[in-house]
This record gives sequence, C-alpha cells and structure tokens, in this order.
Amino acid sequence: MCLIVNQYILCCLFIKPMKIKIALLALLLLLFSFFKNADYANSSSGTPPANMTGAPGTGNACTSCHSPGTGGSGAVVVTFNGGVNQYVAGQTYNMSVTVSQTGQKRWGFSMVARNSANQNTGTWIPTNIDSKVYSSSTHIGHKNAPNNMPDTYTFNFSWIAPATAGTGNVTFYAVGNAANGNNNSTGDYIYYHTLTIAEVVPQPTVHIKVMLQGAMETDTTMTAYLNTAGFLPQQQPFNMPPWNYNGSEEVQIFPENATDWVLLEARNAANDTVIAARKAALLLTNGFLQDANGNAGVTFTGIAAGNYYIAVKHRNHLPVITQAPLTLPAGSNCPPGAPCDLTVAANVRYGNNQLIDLGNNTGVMPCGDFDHNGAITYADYNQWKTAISILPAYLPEDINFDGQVNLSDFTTFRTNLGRLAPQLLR
Ligand SMILES: [Ca+2]
Ligand SMILES: [Ca+2]
Repeated sequence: MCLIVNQYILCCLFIKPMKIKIALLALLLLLFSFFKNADYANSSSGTPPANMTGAPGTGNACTSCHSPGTGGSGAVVVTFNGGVNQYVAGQTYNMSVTVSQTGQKRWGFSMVARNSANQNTGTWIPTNIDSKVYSSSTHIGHKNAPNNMPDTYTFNFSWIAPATAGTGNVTFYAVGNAANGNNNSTGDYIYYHTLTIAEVVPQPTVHIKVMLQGAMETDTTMTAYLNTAGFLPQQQPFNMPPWNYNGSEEVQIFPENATDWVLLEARNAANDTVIAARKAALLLTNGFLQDANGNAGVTFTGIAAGNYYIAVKHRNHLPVITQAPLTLPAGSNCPPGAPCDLTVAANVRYGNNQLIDLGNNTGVMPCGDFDHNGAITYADYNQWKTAISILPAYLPEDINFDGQVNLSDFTTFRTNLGRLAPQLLR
C-alpha cells in the first residue's frame, strides 16, 4: 500500500513483521521532513528568515529552500528617498523595495542597513501591513507575503537615520522573492540588490540681526569707522577673560561695512545654560552677521542641525539671547521681525528690559559694560575714567566707536548705569 503525501510516496506493502519498526521509523522521518518543510514554507511566507539578505557575513541562503531560485528574469530594487541617495543624521526617510518578475504573483523581501563596519544602523519603521520589523529590529521584511498580485509588488516603509552625525555611508542589503504562490517553495526566484547612500552633514548656519547702541550712526545703520580707520583686529578678540574663546577666526581684508566682531553661542534647546558651540563673526553696519570667511550668516561647527538658543555677545555691550530656540540651519537670511531679528524686543529674552528702544521699532543692545561682566556698574565707570586720553585704538572703553575714549562715551554710558544682562549670560 502506498500513501501520497505532498510529493512523498510512502509505501508499506509487503513489509515483513520484523521490518515494521524500521518502516515505522522511516515513515516518522518522512512525516517529520514533510511537516518541517511545510512549516518552513509557511513561516517564511509569514516572515522571512533572518540573515539572508546578502550582507557581508550572512548567507544568500534563500535559494537553499526556494527553487529554482536563480536564473529568473526579474529583479528586486531598493529605492531611498525618491532616488536622492543621501541622508542627514536623525532624519526619517521613505523607502521602498520593488520585487518583479513577469508571471509571478506572490512576493517577499528582507533587508538590513549596515554602516561601513558592517554593523546594523538606523531604525526601521513599517508603514503598511505588508511589512514588519524582526530579528531584534535589525531586519525589515514582508509580513504575510502578498499574494495574487501579478508581475510586481512594491513594499513601502520608512527608515530613521542614526541619531548622531558621523556614521558615513550606509548600505542597504535586500533580498527579494518572486514566488508563484503555489504554497510551496518551488517555482520561486530569488534576487539581491544593494544600495549605498551617503551621509550629508548639514551646516548649522544661523542668520541673526542685532544692533549696538554705541555704534548707531543713524536710526537704522551702525558706523564702520573702526574698520575704515584700521583699528579692527584681524583675529577675533574674544580670546581673553571672561570669554576665553580660542577660535581661529581671522579676517585678512574686512568688508567695507564691517562694524565690529561679535561672539555667538548656540545653546542647548533643552537647557539654555549649556553652550553647544561658539563662533566669532563680523557684525555689519546693517545689523546682519557674516562669518570671517565672508559667507553670510554664522556657521557653527561640531554641532548637528537642530534647535538652539542663540546668544550674541560684544566686548562692551550687554549680551542678549533669543526668546526661543531657533532651528538651524535657518534659511538664507533673517527676514525683518522674524525670531532671528534681535532688534525686536519680543524676540529677545526679557526683551523690553534688555533692549533700548530707539523709538523706531529698533531695539539696540545697551552699551557700557567695559569689564565684560554682564552688568553696567561704577566699576565700568572707574575703568572708563582711567582710560581717558590714551591714543586712538581698538579700546573697550570706546563705546561710540570713534577710536577714542572721552566724554562723548560717558554721555551715552551714564544713562545705562544699573542695567543687567540675563543671569545666564553673566
Ligand atoms: Ca560691567
Ligand atoms: Ca569714543
């Protein structure tokens, strides 16, 4: 007598009694093999097995079960970010995997993302019921392999790039199965595809507008006298207490409209006492800033794109800080009145107390903090008094930017006695 179970033919006719145990054992082995195979096919259509993506160190073992496996006319194609194969740390991207082969109708895939050290990187996010994350979140693959979809099928999902910058190139290793949907592992074809994407490290540039009370030449313009007179230092001047900033910012030829140097701080959005980065930059007569290299705006190094409070410090004016964190990079300019416009009191922390309103909707940073301690006091007055009559130069006590220290500086200074910067800037 013979039994036909799947592709197996089990015969037990004419078996002698002493061979019954052996025959039963053989039958059990065949049944085990059948159920194991059936279970495997079933589980693979539910979720693909791990480590079969073709990534280095893993097997291309889909073809060990699916046959013929190779030699098909189809393909699997990984698409990242609409074909823009670049990413920024921490950002979320749309991805897809398309498996195709004319005549086939059931579809599966599995994929990993690896850095240049072949370590899994980033985070998979399924966005549809046809895909799932598995194998300790390292893989994304099909869920209940879609069936009765002729010729091609596309899986869509998302991938979140690693949180911090510096990962570099990331390679996606994908395997696709173009199956015939016969509920068995026969008649299926396996394809592989790798796609490498490059990391882009954004330039966290900010565009800020500020005005210095002592430098105002008109209601809306500051003087460039210290520049035209040749007094501006070519190297940034904040390499002394209390700033102790050792940046290498240097200008060979100043733009004609340079007023002075300022020091910017990017502060942590979750804790505004934490300084994430600093940069010295040039303040122009129209209130905008530019980097020492001539580029518009101020570009920080060593920090990722994101949200930061921005503080602006000057050698003899009280510092200010933005009311809210700004998102960096921040476009190509600072539109009038936007949160980056620190001539508007509403955009400055305690702005109505910190800025001096010139009466034309322009708020300016108060002058007179000669000793740079964030407070305008009699200590500043005493310092000014002893600085009178020295030769013209780049002087902390020269608050009206004419290169000299005399009564004209005191006239402006005395009205500011008692003013304080916010505690976190002192
Ligand atoms: Ca002071
Ligand atoms: Ca002066």
